[in-house]
Amino acid sequence: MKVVRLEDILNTDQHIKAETWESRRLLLKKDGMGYSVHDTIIKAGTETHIWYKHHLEAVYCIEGEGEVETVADGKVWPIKANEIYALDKNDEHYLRAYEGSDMRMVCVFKPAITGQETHNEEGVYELVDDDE
Ligand code: 9YT
Repeated sequence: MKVVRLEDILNTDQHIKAETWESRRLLLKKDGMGYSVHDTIIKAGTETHIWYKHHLEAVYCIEGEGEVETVADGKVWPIKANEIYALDKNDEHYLRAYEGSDMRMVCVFKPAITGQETHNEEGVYELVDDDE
């Protein structure tokens, strides 16, 4: 087994800093679990357009408050600490953290991301085939 400490991956290539969020990737494809686990911060007062067409993602909020809007039906889902949302239909969505409230979220991605993915213009992580 292995133990990964958040403090050991801060400011490494497993710590991705975007305009509206930061993601600390604790477990990635290289760890061989079949899923990846990220500890993310969504910055207060921001909106992020996200559409993981190739990945299922579950997101457990452990701090803060905000909302998810699913694009297909315009439904707004308030999210606060101790709640998990599951994008079980690869749902295109907007993720908003309310003013004054950074959200800390633990995300699980299936399949695992490699760490090389970046959001494209649609908010999508393309599948990275790093097996060659
Ligand atoms: C909760 C969420 O979707 N945050 C965006 C970052 C992404 N989940 C990642 O790369 O960890």
